[in-house]
Formats: sequence, structure tokens, C-alpha cells
Amino acid sequence: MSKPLTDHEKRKQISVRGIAGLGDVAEIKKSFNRHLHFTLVKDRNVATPRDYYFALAHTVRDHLVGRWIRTQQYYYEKDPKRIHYLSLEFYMGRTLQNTMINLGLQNACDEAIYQLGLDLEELEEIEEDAGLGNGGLGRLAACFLDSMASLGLAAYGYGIRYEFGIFNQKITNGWQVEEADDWLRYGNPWEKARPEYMLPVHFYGRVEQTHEGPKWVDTQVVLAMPYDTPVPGYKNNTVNTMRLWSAKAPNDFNLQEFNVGDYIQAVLDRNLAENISRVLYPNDNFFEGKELRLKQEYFVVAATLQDIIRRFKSSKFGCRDPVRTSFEAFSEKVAIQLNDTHPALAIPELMRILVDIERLDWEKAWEITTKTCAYTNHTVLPEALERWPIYMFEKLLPRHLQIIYEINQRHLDRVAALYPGDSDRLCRMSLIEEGNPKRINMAHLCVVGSHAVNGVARIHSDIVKTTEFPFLNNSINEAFESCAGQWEAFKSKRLRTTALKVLKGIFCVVLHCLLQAAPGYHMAKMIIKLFTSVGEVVNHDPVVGDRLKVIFLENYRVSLAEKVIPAADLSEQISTAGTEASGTGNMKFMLNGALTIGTMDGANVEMAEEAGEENLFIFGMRVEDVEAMDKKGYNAREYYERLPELKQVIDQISAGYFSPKEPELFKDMVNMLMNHDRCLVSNFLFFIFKNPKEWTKKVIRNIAASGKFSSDRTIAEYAREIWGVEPSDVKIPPPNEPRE
Ligand code: D6G
Repeated sequence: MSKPLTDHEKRKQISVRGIAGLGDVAEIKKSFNRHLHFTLVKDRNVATPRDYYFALAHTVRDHLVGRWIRTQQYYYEKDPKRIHYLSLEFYMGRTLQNTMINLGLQNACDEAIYQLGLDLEELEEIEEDAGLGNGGLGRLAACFLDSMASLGLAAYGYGIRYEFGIFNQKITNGWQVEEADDWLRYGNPWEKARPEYMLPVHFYGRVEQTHEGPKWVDTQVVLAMPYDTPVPGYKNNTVNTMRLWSAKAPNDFNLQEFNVGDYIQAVLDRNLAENISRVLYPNDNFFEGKELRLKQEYFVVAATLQDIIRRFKSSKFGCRDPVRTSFEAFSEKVAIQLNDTHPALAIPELMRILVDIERLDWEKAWEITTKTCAYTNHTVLPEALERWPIYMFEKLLPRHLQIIYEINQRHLDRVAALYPGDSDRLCRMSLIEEGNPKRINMAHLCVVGSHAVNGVARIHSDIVKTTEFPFLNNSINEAFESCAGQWEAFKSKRLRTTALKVLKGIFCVVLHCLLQAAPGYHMAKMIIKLFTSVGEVVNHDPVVGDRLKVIFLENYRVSLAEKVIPAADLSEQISTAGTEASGTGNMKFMLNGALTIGTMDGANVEMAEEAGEENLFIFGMRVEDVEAMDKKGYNAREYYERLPELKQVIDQISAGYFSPKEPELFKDMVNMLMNHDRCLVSNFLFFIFKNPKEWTKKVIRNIAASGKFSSDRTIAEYAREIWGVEPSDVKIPPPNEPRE
């Protein structure tokens, strides 16, 4: 019997990446050993697997540096239009493998690490996920950075360097328990702190009317310290920057107000200021109006806009002489894309800078602002829309509140001129919502302050246009533009196909539910508990227990998705039509050979269009059916009485079949399903698929049709239709690596 192949040998056998050059391998080994010695201060006797991961990460990073510096220099020389993607979330996952692939180094590293007696995949597994996102919105931002670099766009990602990303999910007795995600504990080899570019951000204070105009005074200052992470394009020498801000208390924080006796307390209180970048809010599709969150939103916007304007002023168009800075060319040189309303304050902040600091008149400043900003809407669910209470703005951002009032006044004046006497319309279209408390509707602010608005799938763009912001359809917003069909997807080169084999040998994977509940979200947690409880029963059943397993994969995250998605055969995408903006997993499953069972919602619609509806299992109500059902009235009980299978499921859950020790456990959930279900889930279906040949045909058709769902395609469309730039305008020459 021949000796089984090692993982390394298997990878070599199936490798389509070409043979590593011997010189590269020797160079990588040398650099690895050098980093182990000088950077990690370890030898092979005492080094841990984590030390080896870090030595490799630093080795790979070295290959980025020359290209990174060169790219940034090049942007100063050529002065292309710069694209700034503002997002409160960047769900990057791991960096090592992606970097090796994009630099064409993977084979050489694999060989070098093997020759050193180590295993590349084992080292890759040590890397912490950068989990600075909740789900689709954050992953979209990460894919977009990758695609912008791969298409040669002069782009920047701007966000917050949360000390704690999305919590780690543990399942204890079937219940979700959250643990803090201390992802920076061992250090982050990919980032570079830039204390030299620290910038002040102001909060609170009051507005003083002076003869020169309004002045925001008596503010509290927090410093924003940038950490830069390189974003390499795919084999094109481009390395862009993701700049994440971290909050630092100024050295005199709270000291001026106290005498020496309070010095210790003042130093301890620095934590308060630095809490701004402490933790990512784990709310996906839910608005929680906390002051700290509003501070995060302003923090990233204020630091980013100072940075953008500093760079513009040092460009040819901006003129280095501050007196002569001409903002005429600003929107030709600067694009700001708002990833949902979270960075919406960029609009009033840019107005404040242009009007109060740069002394432009209002009309000119407004023209520049609207031409610069564009907005991507991510949801139409009312509970997710950001509506900040006025009283919070009065206290935290008093000058911005005045500016928003002014924007609203001018906006409503235009509406009134177009629709005289239509006061209902004025109420509907106002940026300010009456009520107790009065609130600012951030989506309306974004729409009014942007030259382009888009959704994340065609159906979603249509819904945004026709249902959610119907006022956009009239002439009040001539600039409104919907970019139909905005997509994102992983590209196959970034997926781990090796995992497919491993998992498929063990399970027939049917991914039912990849769920992580926000810590305070009771019903989501109950659903997880129900899921694990069903697993307890099914997995121990004497008849099916050995043939069918119900497994909840805990702590779903980017690195787990990279293994699970290629391993899945069936992907359930069953949102109530009209509620899921796009979905992201749906496209990744399609690309990786899982068939979709889904409703006509989000990206499923275009997936069915591309692959042919007959190659998906489309079922359930369409948007029109949902609307009709809403009008007619939905009664879950009718379905319960009519469908015996449904009745059995509901009865078992409510009688404690899955929770024998606590028969009442799921009573609330059943009550919700039967009486208050907004998602109309009782409208369900059964299906069995028996023909494996047919299945394979469908899989092939799906994979073949999935090309549209690459984020490269999306970004090429954003570039042309929203930002007015051509992809690959900027061609970065090979790096001038310094010779040793
Ligand atoms: C990144 C890469 C580095 C560059 C720095 C500042 O850290 O080479 O000098 O960004 O770039 P700007 O913010 O001045 O564009």
C-alpha cells in the first residue's frame, strides 16, 4: 500500500497555481527565519505555532510594502479621482491567504513552510478573523475594497478600528452565549499605526454667532489615531489603504478642570473618551439609538473628512496654498460613498467645513457636497432605519443640527414650490419627523444630500424607488439615479475548495440556518435554542439518528463561511418577498455549487434570471402576493388547520416535544407564529428531490451562470455610473524594492 499523501503534497498535486521558483522559496525561508529571530525574538526551540504564523505574516507583508509605498506615491504624482468608501463595518476575515494569492506567493510560501517542517494551512488557521462587521453590509465593504484595488481604482476604506469586533458565539446547553472578541490580543501584523497623522474630533459645546458667522465652541476633543492596513489588488501592483480610526484621549483630557488632587481620576477618565472605538455594535438590521453609537458615527466621519480635505489640498487641483484652495474641482477629484446611513453625517460635516471653515457660500457648498456624496441603502425594514432624536444632536452636535435644519428648510421650500398647498407631502418628505421625541430621518438626509442612490439588488433598488422613498420619483431629486443590479460575491479564487472535499466526505451538508443573534434579541435566541433542541431529538432518534444530523455551527464568521459554503449542497434563502435587500450568502452558495431553495426576493431574483428559474427551487409568495396578503389580512391559523404537516410541527413545538424538560419553553414562539407573524412563514412548502443526475446538471448551470455576481462587476458599474471613473485608469508600475 502506498503511503498516504500529506496535505502539502495533495495541495501540490491539485495546484493550478504553477510551480514556485526555487529562488522565491529560498528567499521566503530566509525572511521567515529572520522575522522569527528579529521580530518575534524566538528560536525554533521555543517558538509556538503562533510565532510561526506571525513570522510568515511578516514575511508576506514585506512583499506588500514596496508596492504600497509606490501606489500611494503614484496617487500623489498622477492625482486621479479618489474614491472614499465610508463604512462603520469592514468584515475582512483573514488576510494571510488572500495576500499570498494576490501577490502570487502562495505556492512559494507553501513550499518554503513545508521545507521548514511546518504546514501552511495549520498556520493560516491561527490567524484571528478581523470581525469588524455583522454580516452582509460589512462583508460587502470588504469585497468592495478588494475589487477596487483589483480594478486599479485609487480607493480608500474608512472606518473604525474596533478593539472588539463581532462577539464570539458559544453554544452552552443549546443557548447562545456571547464572548468578547479580543482579536488584537496577540497583535495585528497587517496594520501600521500612524500616530503622526492623528486628528482632533470635537463633540458637545455650543454654537456662538460671531460677525464671521456661526462658531462651534467649548467642545470636548477626542483624538482619532489612524491605523493603516494594505489592500492589495489581484496581481496588479496596486496596494490601496484601509484607514481605521482609533479613539485616543488628548493628554490634557479633563485635566484643565481639576486641581492636582484629581489627577489620578482624570487619567482614569481617559477611558471614557477612548470607549468610542472600543466595540462594534452587534446590531444587524436593527437601529438602537445609543449616544455612543452616534459618537462612533460622527467620529469616523469627522476624522475622515479632515483627511480627505488635507489630501485634496496637497493635490495639484487643491493648490497647496490654503488661501487659494479652489474647491471648484473637489467633486471631480473626490467621491464619497456612504455604506448605508451610518456615515450620513458626512453630508452636514462637509457642509460645515465648506461653509464655516472654508467660507464658501451655502449654494456652492451644497452643490459640491451633493456632487461628492452617494448613498447605498441596505434595508427598507422600518426597525433598521436610523432616526436620531433631535435632543441627542442638540447636545452632541449642535452645529450639525442647525445645518440639517437649514438643509431641510431649503429642501422643503423646493417641494412647496413644486407642490403648492400639499402639506401632507411636506410632512412625508421632511428630514425631520414630528413626534415625541422629534427625530432626524437619516435616510432622507442621505437621499437629499447625494447625487446617486442605489440598493443592493435590482428588486431592492426598485423597492427603494417606488415604496420606501416614493418622493424620489418626482422632479424634486433630478439627480436621483438607481444603479440597477448592484451585486457582491466572493470570487472563486478566494474560496477554499480543499474544505469541500473534507466536509463532503463526512456529511451531506444542508445548510439550514446560519444564525447569530444580537445579544438582546430574544426571539432570535429562542430560534437558536429551538434549532439545537430539534438537533438533540433528531440526532438521538433510533431510526434517523445515524442518517440525518441537525448541527448548529457555532460562531459563524468569514473564515467558517470559507469552509462551509463550498461544502453545502442546498442553500435556503427564504425571506418574505420584499424584506431581504439582497442577501450575500445566496450568491456565494450558487457560485460554489449549492442549489438554492428560495423565495423571489433580493438577489435570488437575478440568480433565477441568470441560471434559469427551473434550475432553482423557487417557491412562495412574490412581492405582489405579499402586498395583496397584507391588504386581505393574514391568518396563520388557516394554514395551520389546512396543512397537516404544518400542524404537526407547530403542535410538537408547543407541546414540548423538543424540550421535554421545559414543555413551555417555546410557547412564546408559537404564539408569535400564530398571532403576530410579520414574515408570513406558515405559507410553506415541502419538496423532495430524488434525481442526482438532474441535480448535477442544475449545479453546473448555476455555477456557469454565477459570473454576474462578482463584486468586480459591481465595482466596475459603481465606477462608471456613480463615481465617473474608468476601472484600471491607474496602472501602477512594479515596485522599486529597496535592495538589501
Ligand atoms: C499608508 C501608506 C504610506 C503612506 C500613508 C499616508 O500608510 O505609504 O505614506 O498611507 O498616505 P496619505 O494619507 O498621505 O495619502
